[in-house]
Amino acid sequence: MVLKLYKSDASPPVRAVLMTIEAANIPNVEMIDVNVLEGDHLKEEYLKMNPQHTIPTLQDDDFYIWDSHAIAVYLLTKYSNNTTLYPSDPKQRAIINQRLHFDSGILFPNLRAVIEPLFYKGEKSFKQESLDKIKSGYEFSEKFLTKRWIAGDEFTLADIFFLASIRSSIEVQPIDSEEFPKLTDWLNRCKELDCHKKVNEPGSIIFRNSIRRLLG
Ligand SMILES: N[C@@H](CCC(=O)N[C@@H](CS)C(=O)NCC(=O)O)C(=O)O
Repeated sequence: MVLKLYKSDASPPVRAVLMTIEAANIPNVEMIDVNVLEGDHLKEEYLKMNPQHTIPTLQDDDFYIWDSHAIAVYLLTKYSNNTTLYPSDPKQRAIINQRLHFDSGILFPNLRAVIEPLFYKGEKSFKQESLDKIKSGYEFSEKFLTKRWIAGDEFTLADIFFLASIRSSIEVQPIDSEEFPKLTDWLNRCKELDCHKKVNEPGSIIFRNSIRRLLG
């Protein structure tokens, strides 16, 4: 078995997969850095693995899968005995899946929409309407937090994905603790986790520095 993860640590979806690997103790994943700014992801060899040219991409021998959510679920269901991150109970799993789709369809795309004009169009400021969308993602997240964690009483894959996206979103749209008290407490709890300290925070700082450099 050869597992290879094509990644860049600044990327929130990559960091969600790295946190999954860390939290579930998945061994022997070879890490291969992809420099998106230099176009590594648009080269022929990369497009053969992932025609959508996104990072992360996972290679498991001759099997290739992309989209961080699909990768994390694949790794957990194939290579981990961890039963809490992605439990088999259909209802618990359904709630986690709903949260994963929310990250995939709302939280991360909203962040990507804010930062892409900086990276690819040379813009030097954020559009207010894009920032407002990030804030509306916080509003929903605050409502999801009826219990301690994003999908209920346990820390799950849902927390990992929200954490990766929200930790970077706060660099462009801070979270007001009075307006979002539950989200603030949740984020503070997450900051104590090993998977956050080891992989999410260092990558978030690289992300933050890139944004600051582009803003000038
Ligand atoms: N839904 C995808 C989004 C991945 C994504 O958009 N990654 C960005 C980097 S943060 C990327 O690959 N950008 C380059 C491109 O799309 O060509 C996932 O969760 O993996």
